[in-house]
This record gives sequence, C-alpha cells and structure tokens, in this order.
Amino acid sequence: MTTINMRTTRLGTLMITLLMAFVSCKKDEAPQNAPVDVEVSVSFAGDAYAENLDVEGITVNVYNASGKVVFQGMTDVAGKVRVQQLSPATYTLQATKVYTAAEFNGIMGKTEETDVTFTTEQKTVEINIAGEKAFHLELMTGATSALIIKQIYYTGSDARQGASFRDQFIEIYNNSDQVAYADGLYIAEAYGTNNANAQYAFQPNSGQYDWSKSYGMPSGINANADYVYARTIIQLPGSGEEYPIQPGESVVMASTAVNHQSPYTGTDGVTISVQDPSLTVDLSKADFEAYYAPYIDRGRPLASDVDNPTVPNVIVHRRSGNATDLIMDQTGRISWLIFHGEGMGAVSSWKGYDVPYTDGRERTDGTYIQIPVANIMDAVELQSSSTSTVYPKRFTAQQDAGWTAAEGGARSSYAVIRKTKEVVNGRRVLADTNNSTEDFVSIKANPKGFAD
Ligand SMILES: [Ca+2]
Ligand SMILES: [Ca+2]
Repeated sequence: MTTINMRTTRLGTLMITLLMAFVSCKKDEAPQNAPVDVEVSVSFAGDAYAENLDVEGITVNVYNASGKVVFQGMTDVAGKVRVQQLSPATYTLQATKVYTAAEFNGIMGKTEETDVTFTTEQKTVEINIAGEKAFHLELMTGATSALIIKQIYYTGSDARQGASFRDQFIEIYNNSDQVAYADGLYIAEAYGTNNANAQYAFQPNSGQYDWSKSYGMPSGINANADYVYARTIIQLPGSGEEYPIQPGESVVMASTAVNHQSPYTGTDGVTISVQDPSLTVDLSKADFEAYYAPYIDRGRPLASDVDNPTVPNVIVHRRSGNATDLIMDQTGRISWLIFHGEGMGAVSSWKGYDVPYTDGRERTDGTYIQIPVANIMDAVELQSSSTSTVYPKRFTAQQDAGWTAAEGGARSSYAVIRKTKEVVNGRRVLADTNNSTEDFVSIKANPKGFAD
C-alpha cells in the first residue's frame, strides 16, 4: 500500500512539475536555469562481475566543478539512484563499491588478500534542462589507460620447425580516442612464485610471496598490495612526443625485428632459418626491438640477436639473470605489465628486493624491482593453462582479476590478444575490464592483427 501511495505522490509531483514547466514556458521565463532531476544507473563491467555482484548499495557521488560533493546516495535494487534538483552546471559522477577480501573471495571464488575496490568516474557531465537526464556508470577494478597491452606472443614457435623464442613480441595499443605517445613507456615482467616451498614466506589466500618479509623491506608500506616486483624492465625510447600512436593503432615491440619467415644472418655470420615459415611471423616492420648485445658485459651475445638499423632499440634497464635477448618465459610463468615512471625518480634509484626467505637471510642484490601499483597502466596475468590458475597470481584484482593463456602453450605459435569490444567510427575499442579471462582470447600470433 505504501508503494502505491508513494507512486501516487511521485506521479502527483511529476504532474505539478510538468504543469509548472508548462506555465513557466508560457510566461517566457528562463527554464534553462531550472533545477534538473537526473537518474544514475550503475553496473559492473565484465560478465563474471555482472552476473555475481549486487548492484544495490553502490555509493554514487556527484561533484561540482570545484570538487565539492553536492550529492551522495546509494543505488537501489535495480542499481539506480535519483539525483534531484541539480542546478544546471558541469559535474563529475562517480560510483564506488568496496568489498573486503573475504566478501569478494566468497562471492567470486578468488584469492585476494586485501579489499577490492570497484570505481568509475564520468567527468564534465553537463546538466541542463534540455540535456541528458539519465547516466550510466560501469564499475571496474583499477584504472584504465589509453595505452594497453593488446597482444603478447610469449609462446614462440617450434624450436626445430619454427623460430623458437626469437619471434616473440608484445603489442601496445591506443584504446582511446586521442593520440597517445609511446615515448618512455616501461615494459616489465612481474615476478612471483610458481610453487609452494617452505623456504619462502607466502600470503595466506593467494599463495604468492609475502614480499613484506623480504630482507630490507621497509615496514611502513603495503609491500604486497601496493607494489609488484619486476625482473626484466625495458623502456621504449623517445623524449615525449616522438612516437605518437593514433587512436585504434598500435606499436609492436619485437624481441628481434627481422622477418623470421626468411633466412637471416646471425652476428656470427651463420644463417638462421626456419623449416616451416607458416609457424612464425614477419617482425621486420616492428616499431621497436630489444637489442641486448650492448648490455652484455660477460659472455658472448646471442647470434640471433641482430640489430635492425631501421627499427629503434629499446632501453634495457634490467635483464632476467644473464639473458642474452628479450626471451619471454614460453610457458606463461611470468606476467607482463606496462607502466609510466612519473614520481619514481631515476631508474638507478629504484629499490630492488629479493624473494622472502623464511630463514631471514640477508639478500641485498635487489633482484626484483619494486614498482608502485599506482604507476601501472596495464597488466596481463599469464598462466600455463586457460582453464585453471596453475601458479599463484602476481597481480591483484585491482590490476587483473583473471588471467589468460595461449592455446597450445610453449612454442605453439599462439599469442594472447584482446577481443574487440566495439567499433566506434571505424576505430576498434578493445575489451579492457581489467579481467584478462574475459578480455583476452588466443589466436595464432599476428602482429597488428585483431582477434575478431
Ligand atoms: Ca633481439
Ligand atoms: Ca634496431
């Protein structure tokens, strides 16, 4: 009964409002100054979240141009909230939902260690009597960035018939509608444990290293939730605006930028060729390549690591052990991220730590560089199987709530690649819900190609 009464009252109010609007129009007053009622609806991006998480009780904030909260409310059972009597102006709409690790793991069957925050913001929303009255916000974990990892070809191709690890590459895509610059972008491998071993300290839910127990780790920081630990770190060259990437376009960073389908001469003068060119790819037109030879201070450079003079070389800050080229783990035991260095200072000042030994041994070689999560632009969790997590995750749900794996595994010629979400004015917008299980599929490696 109450519901009916309320509806009646709302209907009455609406009729009075309409009548007043009608009257004021007739009087030629300025209706554009009238306060506006708008509706904000909220949903979760990604199928798994949309199916399992409740759209009721999500906090919606409306900020005015000076950043002051002018409205705060909670969504109803349909995921909607009504914001009444907003003065015509420009606003920012924001929705936020925080789950404790226990809540989130219980609903989603995950292994998170800390709170999982879903949030989204829609900026410069113009509210006026003639404009939009309904707005939709899609909640995501973590942030989105213009530049995202589009394709990772880590498996390589058959060691005898194909090019083995020589033809690996990573493709970075501009998923926004504005020009973005590749200049100075860091690409790194996120390191983690691949097995349980009493020698090390682990986090209770994820089974990942408890980095807070690493020798020399400062105590006042969240060593696990706020950082990832990187082994290989390379950086694209450029001083700021030398390497523009147009909306819907990408750059390919090759391990070695040659046409791997055709014979080429190694640095030792010996010809390198494949038996089955169809298993590998042409990377001679790559945008960047990893040329490791100048960084090798001990031992001999790798013969296959040639320098294509027409393809700019990346800066190699950290190699994995004594790696003689950018050789990605072919079984998916390492995950990949891209990040920017803002606020991190000189690379030489970045702190490195060793894995957390339970015997408290002093390890000061700083093998794994601590990267703030806040600097991460995109992260893709790799696993060796697309059906189950074999290795403890290196990223939390804030970076990548899922994982992906290439069909066929090591040396299969298959890559992982983002799905196309939609095509806007001819520009492909790729799926980016920060859940690689939903965002990625596996295809035969195809530099600058698309999944669908
Ligand atoms: Ca190379
Ligand atoms: Ca080169």
